[in-house]
Amino acid sequence: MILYGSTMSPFVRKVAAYAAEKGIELKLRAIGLADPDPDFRAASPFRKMPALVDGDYKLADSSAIIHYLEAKYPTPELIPVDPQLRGRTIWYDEFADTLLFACGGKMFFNRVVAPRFLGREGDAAIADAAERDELPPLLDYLEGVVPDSGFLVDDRLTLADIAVASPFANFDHCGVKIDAARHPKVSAYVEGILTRPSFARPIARERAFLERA
Ligand SMILES: N[C@@H](CCC(=O)N[C@@H](CS)C(=O)NCC(=O)O)C(=O)O
Repeated sequence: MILYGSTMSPFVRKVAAYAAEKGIELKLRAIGLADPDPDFRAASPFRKMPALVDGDYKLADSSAIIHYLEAKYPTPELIPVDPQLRGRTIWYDEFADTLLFACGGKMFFNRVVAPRFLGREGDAAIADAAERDELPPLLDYLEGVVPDSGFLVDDRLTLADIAVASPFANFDHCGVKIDAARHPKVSAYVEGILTRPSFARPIARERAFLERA
């Protein structure tokens, strides 16, 4: 199976970490933003990463891909079957893909993507406003829901943790540190998930790439 994208994207990193936790081998095919590669375009009609190709089957969108893989490879179970646990897991996946990403994207795009990859200045005011106004309520929310077990749902690793932790790597890449005095649970939680080998390996490669760029 081929996964098109760059793990610098929180959505691609989410799928890559999910696959690593499941023991599913995905070949990462590196592509850039809105890449013209015809095979990627055939799998992702709006040229958003990630996209998956499994034989003749093509699929875009991180959550769609993960639901496909979970149905194809049910164990270890990372999307609980229990209705309430499943609902909660999907809530966190959506929370990450919409609210966390909307905030993180403004910081990452303007501080990293625009200046380093697009050769133009980012809008520092947009990034600063996101960090100052949008991020704290999201962290306050997480601080109130992170359980002592270190896992958001069912006291074990699920898609919820993979989805929620992934954008925090981008926060780190653009210099946003979680204040452990104000958000001690979030700080420890994110550290616990992102130091798992499924995340630590791609994040180390991303850091090395950013140092060279
Ligand atoms: N809901 C999609 C979002 C994918 C997405 O927005 N990917 C971004 C990179 S983080 C992208 O490819 N953007 C390129 C573009 O919008 O042209 C998912 O979960 O995969």
